[in-house]
Amino acid sequence: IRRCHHSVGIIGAPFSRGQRKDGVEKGPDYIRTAGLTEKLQAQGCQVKDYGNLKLDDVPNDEPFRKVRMPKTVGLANQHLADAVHTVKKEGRACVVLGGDHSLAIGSILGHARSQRDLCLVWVDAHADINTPLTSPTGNVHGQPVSYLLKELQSKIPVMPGFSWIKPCITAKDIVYIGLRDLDPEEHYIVKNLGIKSFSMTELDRFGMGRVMEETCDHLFSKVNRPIHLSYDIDALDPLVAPATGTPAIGGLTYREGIYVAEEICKTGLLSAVDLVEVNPSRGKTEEEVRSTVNAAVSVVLSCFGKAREGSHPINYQLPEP
Ligand code: B3U
Ligand code: MN
Ligand code: MN
Repeated sequence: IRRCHHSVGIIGAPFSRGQRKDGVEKGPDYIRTAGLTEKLQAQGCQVKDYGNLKLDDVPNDEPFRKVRMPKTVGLANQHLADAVHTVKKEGRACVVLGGDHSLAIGSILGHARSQRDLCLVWVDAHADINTPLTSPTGNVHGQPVSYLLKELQSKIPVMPGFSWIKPCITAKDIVYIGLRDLDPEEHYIVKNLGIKSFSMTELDRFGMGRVMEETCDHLFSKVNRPIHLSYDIDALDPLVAPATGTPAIGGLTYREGIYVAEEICKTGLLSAVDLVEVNPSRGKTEEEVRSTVNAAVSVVLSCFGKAREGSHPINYQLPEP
C-alpha cells in the first residue's frame, strides 16, 4: 500500500473540431500508449479507463456567424459532460484526455453537475475566453471559458448545438496560470471581470512557488472546494511541448509545469483534470512528439501523487539483518 489512494477514471475525447488542425484527436491514444494507466497504477492509483468517446461530425453544420461547427462542438461536449458526470458519480477523480480545449465546456459542466462548488485552475498560454462575437478565428477552443461564466451570459448569442449549456462558474472561481497570448478583447474581459491571472510576467516576478500559494489563497479563502484543473499542454514552453496546435514561445519550464500539478495534488482537492491540445501531427520529429506526450503523462502522474522528492509505503519497514 502506498501513500496515494487516488481512484482515477480516464476518458478519451478524440475531438478536433474546436480548431482547424488535424491530429489533436490522436492525443488520447498517444498518451495511453505512453503508459499512463500502468504508471498511475504503479504509483498506487486505482484506475478505470472508460475508453474513447465516439464523437462524430453533425451533418450540415454551417458556421454561426464566425463560429465553426457549432452543432458538432455542442454535441461532442454534451456527450463528454455525460461521461464526466458518470465518472464523478462512481466516486473517481476524472481525467479527460483531449482533444482540443473546446472540450473544457463539457468537462466542466459535467463535473459541476455533481460538484456544485467547484473552482477552476486554467493552465494555458491562452485565456480561451473569447465570446462567439469577439473570436478572431471562430475556433471554439479559444472560447470555452466564455460559455461557462455567469458574468458573460448576456454577451453570448443563442447558438445551434449550445442551447443545453448553462453557465456554472463565476469570475472569482477562476485562476489563470501561464498566460502570454491574449487577444485585446480577452484581456479586456479578464481585467473587467477581475479574474485572478498569473501571466508569464507575474511568474517571472514572483516565481511559481508564490504563484501556487496565492492561487490556493484566492480559491480557498472561505472554504475548501473541489478543483477542476484544465491543463493546456501549450502552457509549457514549445522547447518542452512543441507538438501542439498553437505553440507560444516563452512558456512554463518542465519543472514549473510539474510543480503546478504537484501543488494541486497536495491540496487533496483535485476532482477533475483536462489534459488537452497534444497534437502528435504537429511534431516536426519523433522526438518532439515523444517529448510532448511525455510531458503530458508526467503532468497527470504528478496530479495523482507522483512526487519528485520520492515516496514510500506508509508501513515501510527497513529489512532487519
Ligand atoms: N485567441 C485566439 C487563439 C487561440 C486561443 N487558443 C488557442 N489559440 N489555442 C482564438 O482563436 O481565440
Ligand atoms: Mn487552451
Ligand atoms: Mn492554449
